[in-house]
Amino acid sequence: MDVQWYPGHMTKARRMMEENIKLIDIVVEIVDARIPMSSRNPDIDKMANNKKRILLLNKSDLADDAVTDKWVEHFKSKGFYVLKLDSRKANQAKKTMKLIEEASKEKIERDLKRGIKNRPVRIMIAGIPNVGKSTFINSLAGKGVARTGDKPGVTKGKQWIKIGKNIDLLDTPGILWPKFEDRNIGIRLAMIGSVNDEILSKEELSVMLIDVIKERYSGSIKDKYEVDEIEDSYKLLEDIAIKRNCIKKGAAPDTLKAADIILDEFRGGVIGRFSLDTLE
Ligand SMILES: Nc1nc2c(ncn2[C@@H]2O[C@H](COP(=O)(O)OP(=O)(O)OP(=O)(O)O)[C@@H](O)[C@H]2O)c(=O)[nH]1
Ligand SMILES: [Mg+2]
Repeated sequence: MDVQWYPGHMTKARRMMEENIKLIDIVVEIVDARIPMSSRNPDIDKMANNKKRILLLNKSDLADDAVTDKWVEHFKSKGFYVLKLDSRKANQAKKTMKLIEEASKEKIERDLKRGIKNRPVRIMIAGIPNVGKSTFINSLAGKGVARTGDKPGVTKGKQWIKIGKNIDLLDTPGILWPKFEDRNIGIRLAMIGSVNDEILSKEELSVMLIDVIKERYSGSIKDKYEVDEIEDSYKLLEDIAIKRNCIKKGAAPDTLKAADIILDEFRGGVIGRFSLDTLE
């Protein structure tokens, strides 16, 4: 399976972001804490090159905390303002606001020198699909101003949102990039749900996911599904199908159904807190 998903609305969105970038003071890039490297879009990196940069490792509630902490330090050492977040929690806004204040300092001083007072800081929220950009904006706004959903491609156009008097946020659609340098990047993006499931073989994807979890978090599959972690992951998928009563007519295990279950449970953090990108 070779994953590639770059529908027309993403080309359009990228163009819109390029046109708006000159208005922007700070780019907040949101990545998925389970794959902080694979979920960074090189096109966004280029666009944001000479802006102040905040990097938020969102969905940290689903990732391996020790690994996430290492990533936070890694990105700090590269000059980013960094936080790990769970955007669905209520208390996250305060620490993010503090970071935004820090990142805005220079701009406000520059404005004052030119006699400009109280011009709002303009922030672009950018990232790949489904990482929680709109959820994050709602948490800052303290209410549901942006539409969210548990599949990629929910936000389709741009939306400016005012946060208090001093901040204007630009919500943008999640964008991927035309060609992944490495096949593994596409696969990890598919695993976390940033690629449209309709173009994927979920069976194949779930077998690869079982492989990774077995290798990195040995024992988790056994504990969760009460099956032996045998070497053949396809056979393991069959065993899980049987355990979960996914049986086709004629008594064959329904591996497609089991694949759906595993992907859903991984994406929801039900099997455990896993990080797929690791720092050596
Ligand atoms: N567990 C967990 N789920 C989250 C978190 N943030 C967002 N979500 C969920 O992730 C899904 C996607 O959130 P959205 O805010 O719609 O993501 P988005 O980045 O705006 O997605 P697009 O508009 O499609 O690019 C939703 O089901 C959210 O409830 C988080 O920190 N932890
Ligand atoms: Mg959105």
